[in-house]
Amino acid sequence: MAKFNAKNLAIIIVFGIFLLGTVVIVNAQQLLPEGGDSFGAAVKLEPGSYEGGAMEKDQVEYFYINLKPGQELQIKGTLKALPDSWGEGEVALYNEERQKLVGVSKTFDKGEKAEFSFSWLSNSDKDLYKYYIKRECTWHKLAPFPLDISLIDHYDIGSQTDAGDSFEKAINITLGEHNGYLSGASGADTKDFYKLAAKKGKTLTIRTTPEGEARMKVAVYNNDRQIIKEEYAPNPGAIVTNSVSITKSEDVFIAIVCDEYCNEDITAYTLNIATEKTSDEEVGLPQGESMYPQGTEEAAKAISKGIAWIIISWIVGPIVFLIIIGMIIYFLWKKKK
Ligand SMILES: [Ca+2]
Repeated sequence: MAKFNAKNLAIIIVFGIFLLGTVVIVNAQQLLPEGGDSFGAAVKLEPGSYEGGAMEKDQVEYFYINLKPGQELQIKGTLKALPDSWGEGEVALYNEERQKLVGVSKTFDKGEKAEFSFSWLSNSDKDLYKYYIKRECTWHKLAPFPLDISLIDHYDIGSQTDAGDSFEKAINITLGEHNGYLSGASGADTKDFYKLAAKKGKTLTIRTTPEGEARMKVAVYNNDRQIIKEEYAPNPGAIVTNSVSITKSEDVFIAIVCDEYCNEDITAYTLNIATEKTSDEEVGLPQGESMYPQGTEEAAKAISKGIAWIIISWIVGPIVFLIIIGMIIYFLWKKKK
């Protein structure tokens, strides 16, 4: 049995650190497992950085990954040819119906390579999605190449999901500032519907600020799902403001739209929702406010009170005086008689 001493302990610690370091490196960049040869045989992947093996003509590998509503699937990598061979390769993303959504295809001369990156933002049609990733060598040969797969949360207004793209799937919103995301051409999340309790006699103003060059649309519907007003960005990147008068206290729907015509990429936006009294009420003074500068109101009241008293004493005083004089003369005249 090995005798325990300080030297043995030091060897164990050094070996332990080495082992831990190796595990961390392997985790940071792991070998891509061999994919299935059809959609049905696709191999499940978790987010991570992978190194995929070399491929030959007509070799195809299928993988799949699960995605929650409001999550972005980002796929990055570098397609490469071998130093002594031409090649052509493709990496693409497919939905559950096995329709191609987005991807990259490159043809290379000997030793050439090309970096690529594409994304897909899911909407809230389903509770969980299955997306297929296909990598394929379409001509000659491909060198081993890296594939980075990330899931990025783009949940709307602090929720843990995506605001739905229908009246039924609208999520509740309150006055104030909120942040949301839409996919543009990079996903299925092209509309965010929100529901707001609106009060009669107010003007509701929705100000939407996109990040980047998006052309957003902002629409407001009443509780009968009839459009009240919609506003479009006049130019890419414009802030869109939609103001409507609320004639009935009810829930209204706010739709923020950014589809393929709005932007190529996923678009973050800020939503500022405010209400103010309509102009009818604004004509009158807001309750509790004075038309006089602060502190002068009481002085004005005191002055007008004084003027009133002067007028009363000038008119009433002589009348009373004349009545009294008249009565004295009448009594003296009667007595003399
Ligand atoms: Ca969204």
